[in-house]
Amino acid sequence: MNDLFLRACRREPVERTPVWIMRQAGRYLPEYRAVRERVGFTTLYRTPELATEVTLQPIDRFGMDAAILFSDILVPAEAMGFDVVFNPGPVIDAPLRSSSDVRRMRVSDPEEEVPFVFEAVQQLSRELADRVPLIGFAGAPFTLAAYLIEGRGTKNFDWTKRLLFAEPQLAHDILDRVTQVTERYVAAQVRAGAQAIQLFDSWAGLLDPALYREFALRYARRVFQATRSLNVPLIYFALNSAHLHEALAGCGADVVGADWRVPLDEVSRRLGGRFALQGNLDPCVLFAEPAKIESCVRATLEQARDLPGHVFNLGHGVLPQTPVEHVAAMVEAVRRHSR
Ligand code: 1CP
Repeated sequence: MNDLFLRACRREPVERTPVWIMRQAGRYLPEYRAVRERVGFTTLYRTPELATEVTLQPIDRFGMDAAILFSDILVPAEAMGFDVVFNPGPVIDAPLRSSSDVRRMRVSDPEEEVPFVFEAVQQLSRELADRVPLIGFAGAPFTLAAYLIEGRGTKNFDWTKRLLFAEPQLAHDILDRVTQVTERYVAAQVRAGAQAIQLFDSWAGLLDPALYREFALRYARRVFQATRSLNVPLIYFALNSAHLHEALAGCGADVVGADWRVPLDEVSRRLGGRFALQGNLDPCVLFAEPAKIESCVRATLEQARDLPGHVFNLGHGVLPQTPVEHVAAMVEAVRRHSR
């Protein structure tokens, strides 16, 4: 198996830098759009054969060094009894606003409630056996809770922040339940065959460092501590977290994902040099000419030269309008310049 990704995560020597990109199975790929013309997003992630098919698309096309399960961070919300629809982003019809709402949250067993996730992981690990590792994932507890409280993605997540200030105990109750389910959810993915776990904390950047430590970091750390004994690399990606880097050093993961706002060598210094880093090309670089993409890739590799480990990635998900040939040019540039 191509285990460059796992070795880079473990800060072991590699012949070249491994590369994958967040949202690598998605709308920018014509073969993904072809599947989506036949079925809706919900059917896609609920059907293991289809989830497997689209997960493999970017591996087949670009030779990415890792696959990531095709699913969504809102899937465990279903396991907790929420109705989620995608339009195209997630919408929850009865979000959490009071303590009686919180009592509706079920700390259930994801293997019973959303079995299709683990069936997809099993099928993928069979089909990937000799190729590349499979990354399982979940939303970090704060980010998932923010959707449960807000009901949908919003600009500032005001309902969520309001609850943190006005009813901190209620917020902790929500986070505690979300954390318990998330611990079970990622453990079940590893048992089904996932070889690394990434937590996406996409909205943690809305918090100041003190609030971040109390309501986000603490719960992400709990998930990592519970998952540690399963012996797979743990990756923490908090978007927009430049003001949180010092706190983030206590996250308990092996690899920290960085967005494009701070150069990787600087991120590494702020984190105390202990982590492998994943990132961090601005997804908009992929709209430039291939020669420009190549020079930006080289600059990122240069900034990562002295890190204990580096997994090349974008600083956030690939955008749906991205030209596919430009993704190929990026992958090619990483291969050529990181040997
Ligand atoms: O129309 C479609 O085809 C659906 C669009 C789509 C896709 C392709 C959604 C709805 N989710 C996904 C897949 C997805 N989501 C993956 C698949 C694996 C991969 O290839 O990377 C992953 C890892 C996610 C994770 C996710 N979902 C995050 C964390 C990463 C990030 O972007 O910050 C978040 C915040 C979501 C919520 C979500 N789901 C979908 C959308 C469009 C959004 C974000 C916008 C919103 O909040 O409204």
